[in-house]
Amino acid sequence: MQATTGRLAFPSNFWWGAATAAYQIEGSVDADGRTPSIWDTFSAQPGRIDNGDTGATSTGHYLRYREDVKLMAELGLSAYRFSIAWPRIRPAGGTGVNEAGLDFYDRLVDELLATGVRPVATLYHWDLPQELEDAGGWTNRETALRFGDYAAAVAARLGDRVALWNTLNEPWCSAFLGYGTGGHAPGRRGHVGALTATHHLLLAHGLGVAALRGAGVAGQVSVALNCGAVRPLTPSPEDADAARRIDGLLNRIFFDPILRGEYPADTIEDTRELTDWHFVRPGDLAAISAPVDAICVNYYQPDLVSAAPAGQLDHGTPYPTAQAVQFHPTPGPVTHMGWSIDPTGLRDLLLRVRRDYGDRPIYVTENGAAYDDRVGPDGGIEDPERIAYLRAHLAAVHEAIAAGVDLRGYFVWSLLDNFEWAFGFSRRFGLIRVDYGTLERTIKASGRWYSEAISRNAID
Ligand code: PNW
Repeated sequence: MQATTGRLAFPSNFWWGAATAAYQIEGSVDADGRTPSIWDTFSAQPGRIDNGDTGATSTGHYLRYREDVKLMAELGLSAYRFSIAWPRIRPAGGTGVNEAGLDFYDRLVDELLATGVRPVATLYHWDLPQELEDAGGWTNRETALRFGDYAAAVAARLGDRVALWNTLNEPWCSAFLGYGTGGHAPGRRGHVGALTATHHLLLAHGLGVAALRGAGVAGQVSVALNCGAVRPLTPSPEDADAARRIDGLLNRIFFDPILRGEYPADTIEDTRELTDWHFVRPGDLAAISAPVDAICVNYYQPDLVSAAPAGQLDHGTPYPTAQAVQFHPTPGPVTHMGWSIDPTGLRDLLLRVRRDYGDRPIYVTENGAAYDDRVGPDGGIEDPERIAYLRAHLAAVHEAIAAGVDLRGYFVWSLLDNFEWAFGFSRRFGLIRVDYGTLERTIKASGRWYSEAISRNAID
């Protein structure tokens, strides 16, 4: 880890945030007209989720949101990023608007504003209405059109108060884990499906931007991409080519259509043996590249890759046609997810976004680490590894700002321990501990540390 010492002050007006997602925290999956999403279905299938966990109750946030907003106030957050559950707003993915579902987010937004916390809303954090999946899900172009309608319904209700909108959260995960490896809902496998889903997700983003603009929303409009610095293990041409290929399929396949109105030609070429990309229709790229006000990046670890030795193909890779690429951990400790800890990857990513895609406002909408915690001698919840992780990554953010990146805010993943997808409740990312028996919340030492940083607008 990088050793930056001394006090690092952040720009005034910097957004100190924390993030969550609907299915990961809300519970109350049958309340007020909500219908199942692909994650309810997937979680109910034996063997999909560690320990058979589901989001049916989770942290109980749907019923406890007032208490959670109080905790945000106690931390001093200047922004809170949450997601809206599509199946609460358009049950079964239908065309009617469920006002009772919208009421929940309306109350949440008002509570945040009354507390002085900026609301940051994500329209799609992976909970597709099951009926839309039954009709083909993201491999069906129609799903993108339905997303546009859903975005319009939410914008009509919340558009006057949300400070920043993300159309999608991490479309890479939706496409490549949901339809590629099948490790995420809906659990389908196949590289052609993943590429088709990628395009329809991007189209949904474009239609979502149009819907938000059409409703005249007051806040900024953006999209949250999970991206990373992809580095070759050695300077050999083979390893450089492996890095180029993965960078195409992780980063440029999303950044280029959204910010330049074109798919990366080398990635199209790399995947030509699988598909001729006939699902891209005239006019789609113009819709996808509708101007955004900011770019949001989620960062956890860099990718270190090499060309695999002959005969060592990876048939489980999420990356279409990259069977001959090997992934390597960065030397050093890893988090409880097994993810490398390397804040230089965040700095390099931010510098790269500016270099390749222009000087525009950027938010880090997720960064954080899974660690177990323990009760300290004074009864507090101790998680020193998370403090070290956050401190090092905030120092990297500071470095990027000092180098001229227009970085407006940073959101810790996550406010609360929550349902960590295929890992269920076995991985804890929260600044606040959740006791899954009593649903009691306790601010961890990392939460206290973050709160201190917020109040000083600086880290040491
Ligand atoms: C993100 N990967 O997920 C999500 O936005 C969050 O909902 C999630 O809880 C958080 O990061 C921690 O996992 C990811 O395999 C899931 O590369 C998987 C990957 C990346 C991000």
